[in-house]
Amino acid sequence: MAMDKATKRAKFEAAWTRIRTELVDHMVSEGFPREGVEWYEKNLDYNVPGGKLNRGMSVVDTAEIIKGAALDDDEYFKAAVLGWCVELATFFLVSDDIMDTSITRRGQPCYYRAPGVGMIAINDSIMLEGAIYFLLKKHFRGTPYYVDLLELFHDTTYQTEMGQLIDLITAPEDHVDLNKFSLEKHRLIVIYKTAYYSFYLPVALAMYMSGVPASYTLAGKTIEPYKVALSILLPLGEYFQIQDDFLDFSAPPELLGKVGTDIVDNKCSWCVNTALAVATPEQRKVLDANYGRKDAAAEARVKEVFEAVSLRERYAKYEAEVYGRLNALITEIPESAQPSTLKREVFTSFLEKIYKRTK
Ligand code: DMA
Ligand code: MG
Ligand code: MG
Ligand code: MG
Repeated sequence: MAMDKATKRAKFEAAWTRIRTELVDHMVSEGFPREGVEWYEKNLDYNVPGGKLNRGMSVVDTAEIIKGAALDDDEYFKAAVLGWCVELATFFLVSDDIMDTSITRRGQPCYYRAPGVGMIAINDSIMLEGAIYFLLKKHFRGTPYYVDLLELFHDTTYQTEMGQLIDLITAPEDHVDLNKFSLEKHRLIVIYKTAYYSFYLPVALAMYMSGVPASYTLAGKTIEPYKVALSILLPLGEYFQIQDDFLDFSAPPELLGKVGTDIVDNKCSWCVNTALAVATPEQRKVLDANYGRKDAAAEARVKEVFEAVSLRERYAKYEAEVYGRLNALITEIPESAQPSTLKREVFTSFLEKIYKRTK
């Protein structure tokens, strides 16, 4: 079962080759002209396979942990299809980059800024979303959990776009108002725009595929495993986004692979919210006057306030506290060797992957 990281990734990428062919062949079979098919191929190749693949591969990992053994070839491919459906949720990012007027993603120009693409990226984003449902239908139409998969993708999409809405109207580019920010609002935004699709979605997909029922009894207690998963994965996703916010401020760009822009972009980030909660009236004035300005000197003044309120120490304290809290939640999960039930390792494997990450 022990397979090193690179081998795992290569296997998962090999499944994409097959899935990509299915998508492209379908378009050909609908009689589309060559230039249409080539455009679709470019959309897929530019947006889908180049990321870290953490979300997608976690479907496979979770299915393996629940089974307690290596997946057979058929199980592996099914889990990989679901994993690539999660990666196709990169369609959120294609439209996010337009709305955020972002410049780069994954070290290359954002898709809408690629030569000749422009606003066709909106249609391409919706086509990537459509590809998810094409694949679900093709591979899962005959399974008892097909409707669960459909509902999960629909619900997650709705939740993500609700989070995007609050994110966008809380941080308009042209109007800075720090009174709109709070750690409570930050929590709502990150749970909706990130945690559901990045953390709950892959795990819940693997659970459905592995036959985990809506409830079961262990030692006389009723367990609702999807609710248990949500109760851990949402705070885990919140922790992940807080790391992202902190790294945006603190990580050297050469390590992070991108230059932090949250201060200049007026983002409702954990850093500014934490600073606002403890700032003196003078520090508050500095934040009001300099946050969200497209100006390096203003950004530097904000960073000075962040240092003055000991943001690095506060983050280290938060990280130690949340790590303890999440481990305690995980320890409470009732567990048995019974097949198709929750295993603590599903969650510890996630937590260990992100704990104290530096990029
Ligand atoms: C992106 O949020 C979230 C979704 C669901 C697209 P963001 O704009 O804060 O992220 P990024 O910094 O990656 O653009
Ligand atoms: Mg963005
Ligand atoms: Mg955004
Ligand atoms: Mg960020």
